[in-house]
Amino acid sequence: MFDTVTLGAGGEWHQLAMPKGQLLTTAQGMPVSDDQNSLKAGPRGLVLLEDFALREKIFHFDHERIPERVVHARGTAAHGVFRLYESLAEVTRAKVLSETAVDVPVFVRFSTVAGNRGSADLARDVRGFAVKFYTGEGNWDLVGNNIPVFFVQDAIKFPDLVHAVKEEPDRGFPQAASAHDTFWDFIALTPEAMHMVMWQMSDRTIPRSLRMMEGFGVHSFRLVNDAGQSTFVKLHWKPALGCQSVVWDEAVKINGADPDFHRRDLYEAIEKGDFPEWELAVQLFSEAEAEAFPFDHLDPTKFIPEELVPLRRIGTLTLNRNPSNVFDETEQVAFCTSNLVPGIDFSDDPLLHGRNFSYLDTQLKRLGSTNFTKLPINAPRCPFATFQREGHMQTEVHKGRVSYSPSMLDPSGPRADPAAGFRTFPASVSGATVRERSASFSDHYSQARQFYLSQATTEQDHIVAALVFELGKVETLAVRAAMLGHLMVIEASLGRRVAAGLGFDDDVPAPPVAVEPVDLPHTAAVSMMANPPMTLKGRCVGVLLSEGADATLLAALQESVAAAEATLKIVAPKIGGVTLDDGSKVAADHALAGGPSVLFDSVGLLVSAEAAAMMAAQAAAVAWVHDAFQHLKIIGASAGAQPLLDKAGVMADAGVVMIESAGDVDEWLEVARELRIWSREPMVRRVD
Ligand code: HDD
Repeated sequence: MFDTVTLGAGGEWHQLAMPKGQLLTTAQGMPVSDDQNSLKAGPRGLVLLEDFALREKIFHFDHERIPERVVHARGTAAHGVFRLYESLAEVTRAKVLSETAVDVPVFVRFSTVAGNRGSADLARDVRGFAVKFYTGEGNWDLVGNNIPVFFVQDAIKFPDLVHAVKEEPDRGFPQAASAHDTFWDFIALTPEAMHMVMWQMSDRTIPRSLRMMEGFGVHSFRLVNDAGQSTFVKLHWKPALGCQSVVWDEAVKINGADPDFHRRDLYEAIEKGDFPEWELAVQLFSEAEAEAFPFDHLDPTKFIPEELVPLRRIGTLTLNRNPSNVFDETEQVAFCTSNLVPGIDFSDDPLLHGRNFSYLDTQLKRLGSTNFTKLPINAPRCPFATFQREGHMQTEVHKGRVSYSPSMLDPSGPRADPAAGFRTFPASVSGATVRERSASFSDHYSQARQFYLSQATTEQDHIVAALVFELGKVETLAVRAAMLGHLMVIEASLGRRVAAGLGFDDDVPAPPVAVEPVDLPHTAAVSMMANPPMTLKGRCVGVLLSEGADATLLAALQESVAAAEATLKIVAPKIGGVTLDDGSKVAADHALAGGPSVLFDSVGLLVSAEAAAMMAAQAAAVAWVHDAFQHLKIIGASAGAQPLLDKAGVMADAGVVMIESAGDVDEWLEVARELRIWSREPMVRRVD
């Protein structure tokens, strides 16, 4: 090891203080003597074409980018394991769903849909939830979303949907947003999207954390057992930390304060050993049961309420390792809905069949070679043997003369095995060749209404507010009007509220309705507020400290936050931190201006009266408190904080806890388990 590296024959300014590491080479392994200076004709002369080391370095750099995903471009991922605890052997021969207590490695990629790779995490958008199981029988990819239904029923409509939601092509904006004319133009003419739109306009599309959202396989799949019998299945991921979202104003501000909020949260949780977990749950049903449902389960715009087919929890997914390299793993991972294992099969959902083509096809475009399956993140972890050969970027060195079948020349070569191998379920198929939608797919409004009416009042308010916001960004009045027509059909009170919110005075045109909606029973499972997490576990508490803050209270807070299995972040006027009233110094995690309260689930103010009076004249401090209050957070405040609370418009309610003793700190964190004081909302935000 040495500390000073002198490069080239130049003067002193080439000296760099850095430790000696391993030998730098070219891609060919040739040792490099200097990678800071190109080869020149004299120190002030022209760069020489002869410099092969320069050319190699820049050549590789020039080709570093690959096309981003056409959708779901912005993603973040983690490694983990799936462990089954309840066997489904009676309905499937798939080992991953029948052999319990086996750790199956997984790689999970979460994503937003519409935004480009560099867009912000808190866009109002569906989240992708794609899981690659590296099973002993090959890779099984469950490529799902955090919403159990989809916008369209047929894959042929997918390119139009995506063109509509992406930035408008003549202007290149808006980025990562559905709040614009082309999206709502398409939706207004796509009644089948109405159910999905209800979910999309709910707070589910602004999750608090990727660790706090559900996942769904969306389609019905088939499970097939050893006897060849088929059972339909819907697959769900249920987060251990519960389902939680932010409020819209918070999302808007988080996007500015920390555009990487979700990826940072996932990364940091895993780094500190707080491993995110989900349970895999299944809804199993037979063909005969499906026929009795008041909808067609092959229609991906419909879901099966848990009250109709209960969930059976069967296994745990734990994410326990961050990728070593985002490009090599998160970017190059290639999910394909067609990656199945024996015992799992497709249903006849037409959207799924289109996906089976699209995913394989897109990987060739993105990754450039049919050999993308050999990349470490995509290769199976079980033994595999194919007769596929050659192609760009072949990484294997195959042996022998035989790369075909049948053959006698290589007795040990790969052989298909009807007993062990994948067998497509022999469903009977009949019917004329038509371009038609099944009549059983034509009720577009009943489940949309069911979803809306199953929400708590506050959740309905948020759907109304989201629709008012989104349609308010639509400039074409005819599109706004057409959407209002659909909303009136979904539920007249919803349509009227959104019309009022938009200040829409004209008559709302009634859309053509193929099947009049019916009232379906309410389903509590779709309401996040009906199933509150009631925990601070995995959440983040932010405390604003001033010079001379009470050291005893801070110590009590540190202890209580740790006991709640949450994280404490210290915010101070300066990043260097503050000196407490006992003379000890504490460093800050955020300077006040860089650590707004939107980054925290609950906030505290441990400030002296003198500091609070000064902070009341600081916009950043006032906004910190004001935002926490209007985002309905639970606030703990030392008595000295009163001037700041007053300036920020904080009114006493169940979510404002005054702190004088360590016991009060506990009380604050006890209330903070509620996460939000929803009853405060009408006081701070009016929804028509
Ligand atoms: Fe898709 C990516 C989920 C319909 C075509 N999709 C993609 C990803 C997720 C989903 C999570 C990101 C995978 C990753 O992290 O790499 N997509 C869904 C769900 C759908 C759905 C849950 C409906 C139930 N998708 C869908 C249709 C089509 C596609 C109907 C085409 C006909 N999706 C793609 C794609 C992507 C993709 C273009 C882009 C990148 C990729 O596949 O690998 O092929």
